[in-house]
Amino acid sequence: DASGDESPVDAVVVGAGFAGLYMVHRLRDHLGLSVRGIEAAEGVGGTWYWNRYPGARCDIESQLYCYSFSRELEQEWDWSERFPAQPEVLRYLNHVAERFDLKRSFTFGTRVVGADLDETSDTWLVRTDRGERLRARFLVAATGNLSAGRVPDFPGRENFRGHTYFTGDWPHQPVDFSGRRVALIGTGSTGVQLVPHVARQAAALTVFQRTPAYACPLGNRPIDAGTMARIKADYPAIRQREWDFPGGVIFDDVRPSALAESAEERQRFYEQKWQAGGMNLWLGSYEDILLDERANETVAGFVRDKIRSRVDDPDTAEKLTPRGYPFGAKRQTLEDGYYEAFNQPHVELVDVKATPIECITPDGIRTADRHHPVDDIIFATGFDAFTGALYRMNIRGRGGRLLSDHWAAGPRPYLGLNTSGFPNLFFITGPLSPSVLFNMPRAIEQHCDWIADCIAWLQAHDYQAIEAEPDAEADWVDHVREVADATLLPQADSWYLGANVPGKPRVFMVYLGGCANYKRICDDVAADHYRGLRLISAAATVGG
Ligand code: NA7
Repeated sequence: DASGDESPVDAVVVGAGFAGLYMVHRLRDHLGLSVRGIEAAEGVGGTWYWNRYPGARCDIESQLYCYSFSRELEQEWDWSERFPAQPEVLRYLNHVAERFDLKRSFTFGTRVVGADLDETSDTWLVRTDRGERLRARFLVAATGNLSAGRVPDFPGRENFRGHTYFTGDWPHQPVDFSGRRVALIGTGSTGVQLVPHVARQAAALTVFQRTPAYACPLGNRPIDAGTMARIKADYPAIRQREWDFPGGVIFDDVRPSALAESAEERQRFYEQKWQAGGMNLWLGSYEDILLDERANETVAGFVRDKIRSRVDDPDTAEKLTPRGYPFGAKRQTLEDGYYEAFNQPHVELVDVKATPIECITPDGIRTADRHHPVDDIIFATGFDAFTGALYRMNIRGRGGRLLSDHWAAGPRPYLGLNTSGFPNLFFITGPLSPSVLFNMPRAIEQHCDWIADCIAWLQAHDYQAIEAEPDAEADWVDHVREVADATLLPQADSWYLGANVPGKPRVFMVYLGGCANYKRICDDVAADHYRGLRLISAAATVGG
């Protein structure tokens, strides 16, 4: 029984995904701090621990989607595919955890349920669902942006007699859909990955689609030994080149303007980018497609034609064709056999904008026009992105104020890293940082390095706390919005905007200024003695 004791540590890090693992390594092994990691899952991996659904795969190239902090780690790890499947990424993270002996610093199977600031000392009192209490000078949220799953409240859900699955909390034992009639709700990145796999097994698959995706081919392929050897030899150059691209993902031949080229050249270029796979069409073709509606229409039309050419039934093709929002304004969805799956007689598409889901019945799903009898339902309905996992921790800062109250009109962290009234609380790749539009492992390393350097600096200068100034925070909120508003991205109902969660404030939560530019801003702030943040010395709080 630990309820009475408060174990003192220098830092608590919440989460054991890419972010939490590296943060613990930096703070413990480079700074020599006492660090305790808390992780809800029974193992490391974060997203890659939970998302075990069939077809789950990373859609950023493996050579980019990995850590860069250790040359030895880079040289000893071999990737087997251009886009690694979930089990491979999870193996990689377990390898990292073991190689750097990180697991011993984590408590697994434990959730943080509360964190209260003790204003007399600017320390955090962290409580877990196991009744444990920790007192920490620094609290780091490495909780992930897409970790708080969200299943909409369809009426009657609790009465369904078959099996239900949520993609972000998939069973550890493989699920066999053979002979079963399966419903799949949601056609974001996850649903689009799942469809061909479930279609291969199930007796019948009914896909419930609200917004059709502009899905593009993934273009996965194995990495042979020769290719892997070349990648390893190239790693130093790759790591430098990443910063030349706003999202940290490398492309050959990115051109400034779709409108500046002839229709024939554009078509040829789009075809080349389409064939190249991955994010090529989205982030690696013409820069103005995400800035200019007319430029965007050229690529949107290209993708619509591709979709129509792959789907046999004209009515289904029409339903699968996205309209009414710009290409790329939602997170790019990548596919492998998604459209062809609908050419099989046992796969059906239901457009829930035309015929909304009214309720879930004991043996199926009722839409406005009919009842769809099914044995199993898969929810691929996404996440309460960016803030969901943070709010679940019930973090209370100065004056006992909840983080969710401070951010009631939308998240406000300065640089995405720290927010006023919450000293010594850091967010890794949180809202208002480049986060999900910057290759996540690199975004994570940049944040962890900045946070570790900040903590080391505070200690070297005998400060006990650091906290964003309200003015700096407000300016950053404005800057993030202005940059986003100069693009087409706020024009779609996406989770970048919180539009997928009823009642959530509509604020574009990703900083689109580019990763190199963002890093420069963060580095300048640090070099300028943490401009925009208040530095608090011990004397200031002793005695209140
Ligand atoms: P997403 O991209 O948020 O997709 C969720 C899907 O579920 C999307 O198609 C939604 O339609 C659909 N959805 C959500 N609520 C409903 C309701 N009430 N009715 C019908 N359909 C609904 O989550 P994913 O898991 O696919 O991907 C998350 C990220 O993980 C991905 O972008 C990568 O970065 C990795 P909507 O589009 O909102 O109309």
